[in-house]
Amino acid sequence: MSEFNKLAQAVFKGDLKGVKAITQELMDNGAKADDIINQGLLGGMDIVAPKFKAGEMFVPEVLRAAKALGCGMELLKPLLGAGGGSLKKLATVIIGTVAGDLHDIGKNLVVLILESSAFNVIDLGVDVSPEKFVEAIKEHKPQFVGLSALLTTTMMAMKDTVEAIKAAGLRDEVKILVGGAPISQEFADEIYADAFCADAIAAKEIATKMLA
Ligand code: B12
Repeated sequence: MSEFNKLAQAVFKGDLKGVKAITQELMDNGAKADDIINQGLLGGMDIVAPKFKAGEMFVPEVLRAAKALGCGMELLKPLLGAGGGSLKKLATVIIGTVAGDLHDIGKNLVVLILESSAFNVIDLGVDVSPEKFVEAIKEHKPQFVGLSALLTTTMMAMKDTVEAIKAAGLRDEVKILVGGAPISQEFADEIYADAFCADAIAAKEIATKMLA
C-alpha cells in the first residue's frame, strides 16, 4: 500500500495519531501538499462517502474521520504557499455554509487554501442565515462572498442568500462564489451567482482571475 493510501485509510478510520504521523512522514519525504491533500486526506473522505450513504458508517464515525482530516490539514498549513503571514492581502472573502446546512469540511478546506493564497478570509461558520451574510457584507465590505451547500434541500437557502444580498442593494459590490457537492455551473447560473467552484483549488484560481 502506498503512503497516500495509508493516509487515506487512517482518515477513514479516524486514526488521529496515524494521520498526523503519516502526514508528517510524507512532508519530511518531500511530498507535495496538493498530493497529500488530494490523494491522502481527501482520499479518506472518498472511502467515507459511499459507506455513509450505504448506512455502513454513522455520524460519530464520519465526524471522527473529519477530525482526522483536520489534523492533517493543520500540519500542512505552513506548506500551503507563501501567501499567509505578513504579505499584503489580495482581497477579503466572507464565507459560510448556508442556512440549515451543517457540513463544513469542504468549506474549511476552501478557507485554508484561500488564506494560504493571501486572501483575508472571514468565516461565518455553518447554518448561516441570509441576514447574517448581508450584515457581514455591510460590516466587512468584502470583494467576494463564498456560499457552501451540501444538501439538495439547502441549495434553496443558497438562492435565498443571493436574493437577500440583491435586496439589500449589495449585489454589485461582491462576486459570489458557490460550491458543494450538489452544486453545478447550471445551478450557479440559475441563481445568478458569479462562479461555481468544483474544489478549493478552483476557488483560489477563479477568485485570483476575477481580481486581475
Ligand atoms: C461528512 C458528511 C457529513 C458529516 C458532516 C461533518 C462536517 N463537519 O462537515 C455529518 C455526519 C455531520 C453529516 C450530516 C448529514 N448529512 Co452528510 N455527508 C457527509 C459526506 C460523507 C462528505 C462531505 C464532505 O465533507 N466531503 C469532503 C469535502 C472536502 O468535499 P465538499 O464538501 O464537496 O467540498 C469541496 C467542493 O465541493 C468545494 N466547495 C465546497 N463548499 C464550497 C464553498 C465555496 C464558496 C467554494 C468556492 C467551494 C466549495 O470545495 C471543497 C474542497 O475541495 C457527504 C457525501 C458526499 N458525497 O459529499 C454526505 C452528504 C452530503 N450528507 C448527506 C445527508 C443526507 C446528511 C444528513 C441529512 C444525514 C442525516 N440523516 O442526519 C445530515 C445533515 C446535517 C445538516 N443539517 O447539515 C447527503 C446529502 C444528500 C442530498 N442529496 O441532499 C450526502 C450526499 C450523503 C449521501 N446520502 O449520499 N454529513
